[in-house]
Amino acid sequence: MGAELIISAVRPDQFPAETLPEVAFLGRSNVGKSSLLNCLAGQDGLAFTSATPGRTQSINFYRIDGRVLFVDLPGYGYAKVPKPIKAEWKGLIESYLVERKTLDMCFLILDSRRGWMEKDLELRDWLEFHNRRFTIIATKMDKLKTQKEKHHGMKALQSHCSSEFLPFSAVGCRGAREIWQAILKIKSNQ
Ligand SMILES: Nc1nc2c(ncn2[C@@H]2O[C@H](COP(=O)(O)OP(=O)(O)O)[C@@H](O)[C@H]2O)c(=O)[nH]1
Ligand SMILES: [Mg+2]
Repeated sequence: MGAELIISAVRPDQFPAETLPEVAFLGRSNVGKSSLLNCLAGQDGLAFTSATPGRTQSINFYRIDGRVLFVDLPGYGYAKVPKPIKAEWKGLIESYLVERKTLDMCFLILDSRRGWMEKDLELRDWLEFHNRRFTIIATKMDKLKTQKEKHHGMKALQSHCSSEFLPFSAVGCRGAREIWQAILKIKSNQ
């Protein structure tokens, strides 16, 4: 599989031409967006992952196999970012999510230990309001080790939302095949 970074856009005028279908990766800082993207692209280190939250400040566009773009967005909910910078990100992200014609699917990524947090719910409502199609992915499944943790995690994920979610872990890229199937399904439905 060929995967390459096209551009790290910090302004809307830097977004690439609207040609290929796009999948956007959304979620809180540090939830595992870039790790998921790397697994799906089959390329470790393609998207920059970090143990320090709030690192991705641009919208990064990756071309995968010449047929789909993966779009890594800055994470939300990171309190240490200065307000004016936050406002700028918000403008950038909103202009992408509202206006992008080739955006076909948003992956709303949740931490399976935490489930829905306030900012995730806000984003979900926002996506629904704007009629954006989204799929929920519960990542870091490997962190649910005991039966008790698994039970608690499932309950947290199932609250607030009746929609199904796709389980995933970047450890061994478990669940990547099912997520790819979901991507291919959107494309064949068009
Ligand atoms: N155990 C585990 N760690 C993960 C998983 N996904 C991401 N991480 C770790 O969580 C941190 C943040 O991941 P990253 O992909 O950079 O998150 P992003 O800020 O949402 O892009 C990194 O230290 C990753 O190694 C996962 O499925 N399991
Ligand atoms: Mg990232």
